[in-house]
Amino acid sequence: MSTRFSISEADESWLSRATLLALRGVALAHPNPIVGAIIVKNNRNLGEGFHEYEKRDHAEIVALKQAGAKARGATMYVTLEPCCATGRTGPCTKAIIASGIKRVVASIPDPNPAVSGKGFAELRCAGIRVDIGGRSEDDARRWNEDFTWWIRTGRPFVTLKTALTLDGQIASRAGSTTWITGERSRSAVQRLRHEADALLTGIGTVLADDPRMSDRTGEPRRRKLLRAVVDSRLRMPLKSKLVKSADSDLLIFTTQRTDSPRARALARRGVEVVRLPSRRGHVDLESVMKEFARRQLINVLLEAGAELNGAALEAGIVDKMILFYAPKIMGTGGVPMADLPAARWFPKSPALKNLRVLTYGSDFFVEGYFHDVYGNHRARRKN
Ligand code: AOF
Ligand code: ZN
Repeated sequence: MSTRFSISEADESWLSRATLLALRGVALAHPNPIVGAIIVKNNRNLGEGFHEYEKRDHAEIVALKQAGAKARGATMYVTLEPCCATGRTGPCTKAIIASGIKRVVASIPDPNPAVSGKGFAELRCAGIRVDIGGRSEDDARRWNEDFTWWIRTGRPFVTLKTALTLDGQIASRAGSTTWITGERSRSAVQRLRHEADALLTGIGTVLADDPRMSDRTGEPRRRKLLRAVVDSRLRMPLKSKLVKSADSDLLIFTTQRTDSPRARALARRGVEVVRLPSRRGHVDLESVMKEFARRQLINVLLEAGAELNGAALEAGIVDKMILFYAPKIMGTGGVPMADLPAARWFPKSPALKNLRVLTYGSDFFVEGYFHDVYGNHRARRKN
């Protein structure tokens, strides 16, 4: 469906401006996608916008409201296919057609099955020229991979992130904190937290590191970053930094009763304690996923230790891995990134796909996917 050949260099530069706008919606658009739009005539910007869930208007509508009557005969650049269904807002296609826009250039189709392809078809039926693709396609996909996964499967998109040494270890001994990576990698982690709707860790990491698990970018967020801890036996210390800073943003998943004295003490300090089914003595991770989905948390960053990393990999809930490698060797006796019995696990260990490897300050960075969000999408649509 790509019409890349009909996208000029001038179009490309407007699309890249639309991409920058879209990114202003990070932490403001979920559970909706991140979208930017610009209306251009005679190489002049007549109106632009991005989607913020709280403000309801889709990116196209924000731009159309700014352009007003001047939109007639103009081109709209938008990072996602305009919607043709009514949700919280009316369809953008109708507003675009009514405005007299004569051409729409879009980065990618909407992964939402209620829209995908149908929005473009509606615009073309109304005589609007539609061009799709261009260099902004990769960015539009990358920034909406979580939304795509969520809208197609109803599941949150889970990224396992960790810092490790070249020999794959995350700490020099159990229960200790070891600085592994450098400054650049640590600031990248703050970006990842800003993009996330929830962070997930295990009680072992809380007991060892006493982390804050906060988004320290200082940039606006629609919802507080939810900090979630898997803690089957409710060992969370009342004096931990997490509990002391709880402000309707700390959730503990446990298999214990929520009317126990321990659960009540936590609840009194503003911690939400949620009881979930147990699986082999631990909190059932599928139930954790369902709980996130119920709360419309579509992007979950797993920042855990060996035990929860291993359990998450084995349960198949991890969609993407982001690994920050320090170019160092730890040696024997350290903690592996995932506690899994090699003899049983390795024969079925899935390989990461679509790998990206970058040097990162003094470290290097590897990212890859267990689930090919867009590949599956194409395969499924052929059936
Ligand atoms: C667009 N532009 O800026 C966004 C779109 O409930 P609603 O009305 O907000 O609709 C949400 C759906 O609309 C969402 O699932 C996705 O398919 C699309 N999002 N579409 O044309 C936008 N945010
Ligand atoms: Zn729309």
